[in-house]
Parts: sequence; structure tokens; C-alpha cells
Amino acid sequence: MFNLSNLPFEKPALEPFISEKTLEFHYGKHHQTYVDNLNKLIAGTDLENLSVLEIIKKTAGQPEQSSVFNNAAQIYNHDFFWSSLRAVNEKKEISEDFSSLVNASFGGWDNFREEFKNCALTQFGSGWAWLVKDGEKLAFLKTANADSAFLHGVKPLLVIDVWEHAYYLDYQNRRADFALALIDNLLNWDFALNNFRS
Ligand code: MN3
Repeated sequence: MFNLSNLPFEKPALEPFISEKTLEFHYGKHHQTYVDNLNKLIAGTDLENLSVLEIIKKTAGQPEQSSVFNNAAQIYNHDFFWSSLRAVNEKKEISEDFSSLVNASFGGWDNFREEFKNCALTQFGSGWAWLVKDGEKLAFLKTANADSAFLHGVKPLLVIDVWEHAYYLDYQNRRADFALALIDNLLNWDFALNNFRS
């Protein structure tokens, strides 16, 4: 039996870039529904006592388990997304160590920002734009629907949810503006650096 995990910030803490209203729906309705659905789907099955990660690995690529996979992976991806964000008033300078990684991987912050935005923008339909560790460098990866970066042989560092439910109330169709608002104001680069090193 899974519970909805707590947000690592208060619901108004991401304003004006992500509204409290968006979080009420995105976290309180969409994320909650994935948790409720998974609990119903695994009740009384041999998946019941596994962790979310174990369920994802066990059901990935199996068409008859797609509902279980989709709900479990969406729980993992959303938990990772909330951890990728930080409250506006906790915004900090980007650390020298993270800047060095960005420079070594992309030649500078402007390229990094542009490529991250393009990754978010060019995911056709619903999905996720990931910053990942690829060898000793940073890279971007987009995944569709509930698919998750860790299933692709790379370590996820940070993610932007690009499902319409993530931005439509605040940005309508302007996904690029949403991505840039997160890159410029809300993404937790220390979380990414810690993941890179762990
Ligand atoms: Mn979402």
C-alpha cells in the first residue's frame, strides 16, 4: 500500500512560476490518482509487497502489465520531479562544481539552457525532459508518457514534467516558457550535483 509522498516545499512556494492552483491539481489530483490506481492494481497480487522501483523494473516492456507500469513509473517520476524543484526563496547561486560540469559538457550555460529547453519542447506529446549522467558528462534525454530515464542505462539527475497538466493552468500552450521558468528559477542544481556524485 503506497501513500502519496510529501512535497519538499509548501504549495505556494513555487509562485509565480508554478501556481498553488497547479500544484493542487498536479500533486493533489494527478499524482494522487497514480498512487490510488497502483494500490488498486496490485492489491492481492505478487507485486503487493514490492517497492515502486521493483514494480517498475518487473513490469517494464510487458504489454499485459502496462497499467501497473504506467502508474508505478508516474509515481517515481513525480517524486523525482518534486525533488528537482526548490522554493523560490531558497534559490542560490549555481555552485562552481556544477558550473564546471556544465562547461565541460555543453561549453557554457547558454548552450545548456537552450538544449534543456529544446529537450522539453521537442518531446512530442506527454513525457519528461531529463538531465542525466552519461559517462562523466551531463546529457539530456526525453522520454514519452510514463517512461523513465533510469530504464535507459543512464542515471537521472533532474527532470521537468512536460505533460500538459504540469503547465496548462499557468502557461496554457507555452511549454517553452514553462521550461525556461523552471531552468531559470526553480530547478535544484544541488540535487543534480548530488545525484551525479552518488
Ligand atoms: Mn505530472
